[in-house]
Amino acid sequence: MFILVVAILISAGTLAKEFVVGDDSGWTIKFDYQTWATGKEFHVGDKLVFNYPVGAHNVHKVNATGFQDCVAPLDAIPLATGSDVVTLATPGKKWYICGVGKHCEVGGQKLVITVLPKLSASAPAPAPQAVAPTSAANGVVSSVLQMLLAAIVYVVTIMV
Ligand SMILES: [Cu+2]
Repeated sequence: MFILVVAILISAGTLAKEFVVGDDSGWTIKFDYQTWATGKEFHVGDKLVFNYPVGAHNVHKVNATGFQDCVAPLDAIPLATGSDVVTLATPGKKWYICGVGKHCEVGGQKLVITVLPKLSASAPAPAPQAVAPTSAANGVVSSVLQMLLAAIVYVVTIMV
């Protein structure tokens, strides 16, 4: 039992997630991708999957300006396989637009997400030179307890 909990804790910390952009709607026009992204946590190592009929759309990774203006760099080659997988390699803001027609500016086919650092199974160590306030230490303990509780609930669920 304990080993199982530990194994789940470790895998929960290292397993990358795959997000299908727009879920069943896929990558298309007239879909609110910001609402779709709300509440989701993207981490380094996770993947975005853009699904669409080949030729109907494409995927350009752009910067903030390109996102704002719906313009991809002239020499940029878009992803266009119809099932494009993007691995989130670095933390920070990432911007994606469709470069077909006016899908971005008129159809709102654009997505911006914030990628968080890679999930780690180990709790962050307090800085050695600083005296950790008691509340911060409690915070670490309680978050570990929360993870343990979640793991136990999960184990109980799969065993029922
Ligand atoms: Cu499009």
